[in-house]
Amino acid sequence: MDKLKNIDVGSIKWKSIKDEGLDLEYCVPIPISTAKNIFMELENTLEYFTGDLAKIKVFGKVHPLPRQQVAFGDPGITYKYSGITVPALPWPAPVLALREFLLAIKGIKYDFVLVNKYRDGNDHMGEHRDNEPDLDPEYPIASISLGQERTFVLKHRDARKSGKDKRVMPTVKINLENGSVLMMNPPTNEFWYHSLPTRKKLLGARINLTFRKMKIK
Ligand SMILES: O=C(O)CCC(=O)C(=O)O
Repeated sequence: MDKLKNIDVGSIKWKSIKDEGLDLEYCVPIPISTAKNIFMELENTLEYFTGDLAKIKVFGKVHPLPRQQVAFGDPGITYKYSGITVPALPWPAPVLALREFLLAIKGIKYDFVLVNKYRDGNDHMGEHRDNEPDLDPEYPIASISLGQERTFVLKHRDARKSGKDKRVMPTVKINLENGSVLMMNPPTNEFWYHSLPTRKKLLGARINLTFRKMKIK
């Protein structure tokens, strides 16, 4: 995707979003026409996991994933989360181009990406933290969004508690636009849960790619 190489990295306007233990950076560097092309390329190239890899374990019970998912990465990488072990398939060209784009704008060479496709507003992702032991906690997670704009919701872990440990803390909501990049910098994933709630009225599809750096084993 040569058009990504033409984006002037120096003119990207980053917005910083901070709170206690929360450190996010957001920008919309990919023009809509390029974002649409990448979306179509991904639609034509990617095949999503089926069978057990399209299921998730919640409180010990197995459910079908409420979205489609696939993962890519450097050879030999696997990623364990929510009771499943996801193998990293070899990088397809349009996903590799996005990894190169992140290297250009942030200087980080990611080695793994989880791709989630939300077919419409019914597809969603529940509250979780990306704090699995496989991840290198020193690196930010970089989230690229394409297609239907959706709301990303973050809640502090103490705001989810009950009783005397509960703290009243505002929820942080960010509309992730088509062509946007959200950087979740450390220590965000230690303290804040995030989710992508259903939006039943939204009919458009969205593809999100969260690029991650794994611990060297
Ligand atoms: O689709 C999104 O924006 C959220 C993705 C996410 O939370 C994840 O990949 O861990």
